[in-house]
This record gives sequence, C-alpha cells and structure tokens, in this order.
Amino acid sequence: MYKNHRISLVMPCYNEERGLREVYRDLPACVDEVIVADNNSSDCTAAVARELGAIVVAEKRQGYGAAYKTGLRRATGDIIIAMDGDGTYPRNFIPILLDVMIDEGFDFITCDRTGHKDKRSNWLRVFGNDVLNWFILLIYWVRVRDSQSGMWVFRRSILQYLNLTSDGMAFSEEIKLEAMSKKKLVRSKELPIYYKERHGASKLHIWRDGLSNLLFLFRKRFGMLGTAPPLVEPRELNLQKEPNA
Ligand SMILES: Nc1nc2c(ncn2[C@@H]2O[C@H](COP(=O)(O)OP(=O)(O)OP(=O)(O)O)[C@@H](O)[C@H]2O)c(=O)[nH]1
Ligand SMILES: [Mg+2]
Repeated sequence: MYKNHRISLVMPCYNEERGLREVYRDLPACVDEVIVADNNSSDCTAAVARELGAIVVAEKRQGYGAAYKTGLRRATGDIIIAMDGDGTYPRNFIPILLDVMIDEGFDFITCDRTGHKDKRSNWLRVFGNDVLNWFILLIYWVRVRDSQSGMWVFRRSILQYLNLTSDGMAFSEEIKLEAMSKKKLVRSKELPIYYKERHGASKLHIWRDGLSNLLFLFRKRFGMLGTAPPLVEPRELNLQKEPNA
C-alpha cells in the first residue's frame, strides 16, 4: 500500500528470467502485487516469477500489447505501475512517481528516458523515437517526448476510458495517446527517469517495429482500427468500492 492506495506492478515478459531477478533486487515494499504476463517464454520466466512471489498469467497470443492486456485485466490495484520485465526501468523511482500522482492529483504518468539514454550508442532508436514523437504531435496534436517509453503509472480506473486496440509494440504509444488526448477525463504528465542496460536479449526489431508503429499511428488516426472493449468495465470499479461505501 502507498498512501492508502493498493499498488499493482504489471510486466509483460517474453524470456525475461534474468531481467525479473534484477527487477526484484530492489522492488519497493509498497508494491502489493506483481503480475507477470508470460508470453510463451521458452526459458524459465514463469517458474522464476512464481519463485519470486509474482502472480503469473499466461498469454498465448504473441505480442507486447497482447501480453499487457492480459496482465492489466488481472491487476486489482488502485494504481498500476507498468514496465518491462528486463530490469531497464528504475524501481526506486516508484515511490516518487506515486507521490507525484497522489499528491498532485494525476491519473496517468508516463516516464521519459530521453534525458538519460546515451544518444551515441542508441542513435537509431533515439531517431526512430523522435520521428514517432513528431508524427504524434502532427496528427494527434499530443506532445510527448518519449512516445516509446515502457514505464507508466496510472489509476486503474482510467482503463474504462481508453480504446486500446494494439496487440503489438504500438500498445506503448497507444496508451499514451489515449490517456494524453482525453484531457477532460485523464490528468496526464510526463516525467524524466533514468534507464539502465537490459538483462537478457532485446525483443525489439528496430526497423520492423518502428515502421509498424508509424503505420499504426495513421491507421488509428483514420479510424481503421475500430474500438476495443475496455480492459476494465465501470461496473467492476463500482463493485469493488461497495464494501467501503
Ligand atoms: N517485443 C516483444 N516484447 C514482448 C513480447 N511479449 C512480451 N514482451 C515483453 O515486453 C517488454 C518489451 O520488450 P523489450 O525487448 O524490452 O523492448 P524494448 O524495451 O523496446 O527494448 P530494450 O531497450 O532492448 O529492452 C519486455 O519485458 C518483453 O519481455 C513480444 O511478443 N514482443
Ligand atoms: Mg525493454
């Protein structure tokens, strides 16, 4: 619990047995439940996650977004922290991000790695990220510095408002677009964090995923992706509140 809020951590994982151990090394005590969405891992991800104390949910449809959808449906916290299971995102920022969210009344915080990532070694990723950020500004009028960041903190209740159609890597930009464009329903903020080298092999295919994320932005903007059912129904949120009412 953190300031009277139940906290869930959700991680999509495809062969992240090494990364998961790293995440648990300094996981703050305020996290009440950890959900690992195991996406057909061929290593010991599920066994390691259980050994570490996580709830493991299996998602057979391969893809970052598909894994997230299954993990997020299973989460029960008032606030959800979402991040990769590869050890790259800073666990010790979690209490600070929760402070900003709770004390300042935000509903969605997305974490910006751009001040920290080494621009020389990651120039293609940094360039691809910038191209996607620019298209998001141009065609959605949403300003985001790190559209491809994989760490967000949000109130679970906002999931009822978000149209999350992507099962792939575009899920990351889609959740930001959805939250940051619904200004009347969702108070959003982007905050800087640092970022470490990952443990285990990267699953990102820079060109394939970059181009498909770009295409996704156009298809969504021009209404070609339709509407997905919300990951949380309003009545589920009301039902959970009843015992305290
Ligand atoms: N790419 C990808 N990731 C998946 C999939 N299923 C689960 N994941 C998890 O989603 C997270 C994101 O994938 P990463 O390989 O870390 O991608 P990235 O963060 O853009 O790249 P790195 O900076 O190299 O970590 C990781 O925790 C993966 O294990 C999948 O089908 N494809
Ligand atoms: Mg990663």
